[in-house]
Amino acid sequence: MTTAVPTDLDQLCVNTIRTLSMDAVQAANSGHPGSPMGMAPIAYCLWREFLRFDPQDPIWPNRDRFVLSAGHCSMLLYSMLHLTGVKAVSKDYETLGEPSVPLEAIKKFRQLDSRCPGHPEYRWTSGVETTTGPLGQGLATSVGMALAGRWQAAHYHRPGFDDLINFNVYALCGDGCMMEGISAEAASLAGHLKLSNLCWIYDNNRITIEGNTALTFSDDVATRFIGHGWNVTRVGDANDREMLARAFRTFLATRDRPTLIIVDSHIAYGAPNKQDTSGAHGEPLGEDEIRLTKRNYGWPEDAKFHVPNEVYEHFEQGMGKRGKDLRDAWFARVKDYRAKFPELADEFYRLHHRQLPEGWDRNLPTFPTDAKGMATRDASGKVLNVIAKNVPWMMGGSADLGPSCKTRLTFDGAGEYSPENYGGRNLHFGIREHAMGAVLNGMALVKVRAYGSTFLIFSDYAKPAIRLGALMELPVIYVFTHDSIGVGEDGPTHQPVEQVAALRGIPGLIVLRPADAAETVEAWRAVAKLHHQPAALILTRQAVPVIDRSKYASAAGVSRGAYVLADVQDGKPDVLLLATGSEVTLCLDAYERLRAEGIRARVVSMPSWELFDDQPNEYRDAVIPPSVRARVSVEQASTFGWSKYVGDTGQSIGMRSFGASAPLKQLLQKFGFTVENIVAAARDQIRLTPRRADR
Ligand SMILES: Cc1ncc(C[n+]2csc(CCOP(=O)(O)OP(=O)(O)O)c2C)c(N)n1
Ligand SMILES: [Mg+2]
Repeated sequence: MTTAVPTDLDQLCVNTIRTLSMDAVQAANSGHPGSPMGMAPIAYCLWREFLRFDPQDPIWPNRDRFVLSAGHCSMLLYSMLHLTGVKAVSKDYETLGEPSVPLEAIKKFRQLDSRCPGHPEYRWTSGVETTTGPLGQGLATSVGMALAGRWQAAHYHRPGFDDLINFNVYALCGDGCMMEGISAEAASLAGHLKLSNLCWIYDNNRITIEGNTALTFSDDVATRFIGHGWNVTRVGDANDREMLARAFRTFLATRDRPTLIIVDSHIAYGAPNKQDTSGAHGEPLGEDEIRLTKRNYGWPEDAKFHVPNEVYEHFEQGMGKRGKDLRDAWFARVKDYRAKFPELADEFYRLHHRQLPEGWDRNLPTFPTDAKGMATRDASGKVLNVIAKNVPWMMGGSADLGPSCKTRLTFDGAGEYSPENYGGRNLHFGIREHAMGAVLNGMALVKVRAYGSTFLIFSDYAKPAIRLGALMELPVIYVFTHDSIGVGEDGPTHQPVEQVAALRGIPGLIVLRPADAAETVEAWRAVAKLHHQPAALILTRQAVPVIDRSKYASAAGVSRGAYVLADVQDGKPDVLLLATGSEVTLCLDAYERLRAEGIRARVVSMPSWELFDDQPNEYRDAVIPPSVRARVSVEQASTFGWSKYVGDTGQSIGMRSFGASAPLKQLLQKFGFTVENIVAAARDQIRLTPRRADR
């Protein structure tokens, strides 16, 4: 690849990126102008000379990925998407004719419904590869993209076709991303995995919100990354495009490690009073300063949102032409590949369209009634192994808890993912839950079916990434085991209390806490079918009985989120017992006891509030009849949220403390998870909340 000697046209392009960013932030009267101005030459050099990206087809599978981890610098990305003429893509994968970011959208930066929201949002603005804003997330997500790219290459390449999937992943970050712990977790993992298709660019402007980084940050970043096993290179001046190009070429030539390029830059470059100050970080420069800066650039001082025509042309002739040629050549290769390897090509197509293969649910296990039972984590491990065998592009692993979470794939050929075996489907994230969450998001963005696991208590360590995954509508699957005080002796540090409620609070995330092995099968069946929603399976460590389905209702009801498991023979019940997970069986025992006393109870198993809330009113009212006010909920978790189902007058048996360290039997007594307690609560409810007259 040759790099053009810098010309005035190059400078014109760089200054266009800068002035668009300044003008948009000023018009919005909010946003971050300084860093886009400083980083403009980096983005320009990368996009114009190196990025293999076709603006006409921004979802071409083998495109290079560009991640703006410093999401507050969104105007940098919007400027690039605009200037390169990236096309909008519809949700059903058809490229539309209209531009993703028209100039009008930039003029409405940060306004309602603009394609240029405050921070870049995946699925909202075509060409945005991942949602960023929470610092560090983009970096860690880029590791997942690179990792999944390597897997796809290992899995789909065949002799004569060893270049089908060779995209690179670039992530641009600032001081904030470098300081966040998640980036250290992610860098450590990427270095260990020797992901040489990964390039991070660190905008070392030494400014954050509170001032100079001398206040807070004295890491030797280069040494740190060398320690992580990275190739580290430096560019002493962000405006030196020749040195930038050289750094990118070094990255491309490095085959055994990821690359970090540290670029020294100036925030608000060229602004006479604001350059190198934190004042340029998060507020408009101001009209006067903008005028002075434009004068400095040799720009028409009063022109706003000005884009010289030759700038569009220059991008089109550079990235546009290169991207289109590469993209067309790639599709021609895929045609040959399809002729030779139709099954693999079909797989690849389905993967990219988030479709499941035919027969994805064949051979799912069934579990016979068993009073002693099995832990739902064990049932889950069996189901996952069957589904993953049927879905070749399903892959994942654990943050060092695979043996406990039962997420290891044990069938022949599953393999362990490593630098020597990128085709392995068992990932080992190490003890890095936060990075794991973001890496899973990155994998899902490259369209493999990704899952990850840890103890439910440590879901908190991954929460920011889970939230972003839900925001991006990515079908990542979480397996969270050791779901309650059921962990017993490990005590309060390991006993989740508020975690289920917190996960239920994330919009779009489907939380499923199955009651037994049969419900676990159905929970996986529901999760596997999700296209645009992440899911969290909440599973027990301890054995729970496998419910007698000839006596009680079928577990198929799981697909509706909640269902009547045990009921009165006729008419309406006097009291409802609502429960999830391991507490469902307790409620069944209470139901039998009540029945013997002549009390008419109904047991509702409620593995997923979210799926239940999505059902039509009639179904919900049939399961939880509004007229039956006597209600008891039982869940070994914070009672937060249960009033939605038990109402003002119902009773919730749950956790109001952090638990305790003791054998499980004693804990169940101490915290009231006993048949006697449920029966007493049911009696109280009937006494205190007489049934309302049927409406
Ligand atoms: C996790 C997280 N914490 C805090 C913030 C708020 N925040 C946005 S930008 C910023 C400073 C980032 O500094 P740097 O990355 O150096 O960006 P620059 O000031 O150079 O643009 C902070 C603290 C955030 N977006 N994400
Ligand atoms: Mg900075």
